[in-house]
Amino acid sequence: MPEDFVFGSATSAYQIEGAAALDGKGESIWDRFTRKPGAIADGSNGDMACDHYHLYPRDIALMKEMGLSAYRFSLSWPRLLPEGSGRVNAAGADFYHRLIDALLKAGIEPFLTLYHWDLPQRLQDKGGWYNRDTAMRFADYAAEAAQLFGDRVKKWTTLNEPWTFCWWGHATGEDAPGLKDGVKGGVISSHHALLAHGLAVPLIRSEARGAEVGITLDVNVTEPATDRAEDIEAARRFDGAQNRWYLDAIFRGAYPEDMLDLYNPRLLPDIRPGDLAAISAPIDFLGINNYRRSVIRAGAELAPLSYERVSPEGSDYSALGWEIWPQAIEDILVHVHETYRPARIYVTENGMATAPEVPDARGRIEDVERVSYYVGYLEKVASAARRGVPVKGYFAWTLMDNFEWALGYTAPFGLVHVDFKTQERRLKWSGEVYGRIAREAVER
Ligand code: IFM
Repeated sequence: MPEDFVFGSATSAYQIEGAAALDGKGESIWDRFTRKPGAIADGSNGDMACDHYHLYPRDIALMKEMGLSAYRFSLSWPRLLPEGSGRVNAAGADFYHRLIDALLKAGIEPFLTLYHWDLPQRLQDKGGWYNRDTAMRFADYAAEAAQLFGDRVKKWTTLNEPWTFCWWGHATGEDAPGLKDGVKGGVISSHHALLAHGLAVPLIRSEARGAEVGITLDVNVTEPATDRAEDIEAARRFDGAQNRWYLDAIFRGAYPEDMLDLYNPRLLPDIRPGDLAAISAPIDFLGINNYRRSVIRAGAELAPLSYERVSPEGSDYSALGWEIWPQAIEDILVHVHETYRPARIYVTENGMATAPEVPDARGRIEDVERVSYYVGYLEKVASAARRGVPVKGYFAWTLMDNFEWALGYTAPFGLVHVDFKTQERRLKWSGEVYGRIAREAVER
C-alpha cells in the first residue's frame, strides 16, 4: 500500500455505545424502533451494546495492540443535542472529548462521522427526513460538533450510507423509523439527506480549520444477471437509485435524467432552486462502503425500480447471504475514480458477518473465513491503488461484534469477539492478521 495509507477499524454510536438513556442522552429513532415487537430478529436493542460509553479505554487499547493508525466512529446526535437542536448536553460532549483525546494520545487518528442513522426522535416526531427542516437542523448540529471537536478532529464525514438509511428506513421499513412508503419514501428522504450533507460541508470547514470533509456512500458495481434487455434495464434502474442518484448529485450537481424521468412527477421530491448547488459543495474525500456486488434482474421489488437481486450460483456467501466477491471492491473503486474523480477515496467499511462465534478449548476464535475475506479484499484494494485510484485508507467493519441493526446480535462482524454477558473482549484470529497487515503492508 502507498506510503500515506491508513489502516483503521470502524464502528457507529448506536451499535456500540450503550448508555442509551444515561447522562442526559435524548431518545433516537433506533431507541424507539427496537421497542417495536418483531422489528429486531432476536428482540434485542442497543441499550447496553458493547458498553463502549464506559469501556472505550479498553477498546482503544485493543486498536493500539493491533497497530491501527485510524478509527472511524460516529457521534450520537441525540447524545450531543437531546432535542435534535438547541441545547448541548454537556455530559455527551464530555464523552466525545474524552474519546478523542484518548485516541490522539494512543496515536490513532479520529475519523468522525456525524450521522450513522440514530436521528433524534424529537426530529422524527416533526417528520424526520421527510421534513426539509431536518436538513437545516443537521447543518446546525454539524457546525456545533465542528466547533466542539474541530481543533482535534481533521477528518469529518457528514452521512453514512444515505441509500441504506433512506431506503430501508422509509421505503421498505426494515430499519428505523420503519416506514414502508415505497420509492417515494426513499427518494424524498434521500433528497433531504443530501441537502443536509451539502449545507453542512462549508460549515464544518469554517469551524474546523484545516479539516477534510467528505461523505460515505454504499456504492456497488451493478451487473445485469443476463443479457436480456429487461434485466439490463432493471440493473440500470437499480444503479440509478443506489449509486448514480447520490454520486451524480454530489459530483455533478444534477440528478440523473433517466431517474428523474422514471420518478416524474408522482415520486419526485420537492427540489428547490439552489438545492443541487448546495449538495454539490466540493468535498475533500469520498468514503466508500463496499461488501459485495449487485447482480440484478427484472422483478417485483419497489416498483417502478422493479428489480430483484440475484445470488449467482457457484459463489461463496457470508452468513448474511452476501456474495464474497473481492473483485467487487476493485471494480467499484476504479469505476468511481474514472467516472467522478474524487480527490481522495477511503474505503470506510468492508468486512464479513459469520454465524455467532464461541471461543474454542484454547480460548481462541479462529475465524478462517473472515481472514481470507480480508486478505482477498485487501489485495484488490492494493490492485486499485496500483491502477491509479487515489485510495488513501481502509477501515475494517468492524472493530468488535456489535448490534447489527434489524439482525440484533445474530450477525457478528468484529475483529474482536464480545461476550455480551460479561463484556469481555477477545481478539479474533482476523484481528491478529489484520493488525499484522496494518503494521507491515505500508511501504515506509
Ligand atoms: O453494520 C452495518 C453498518 O452500520 C453500515 N454498513 C453496513 C454494516 C454491516 O451491515
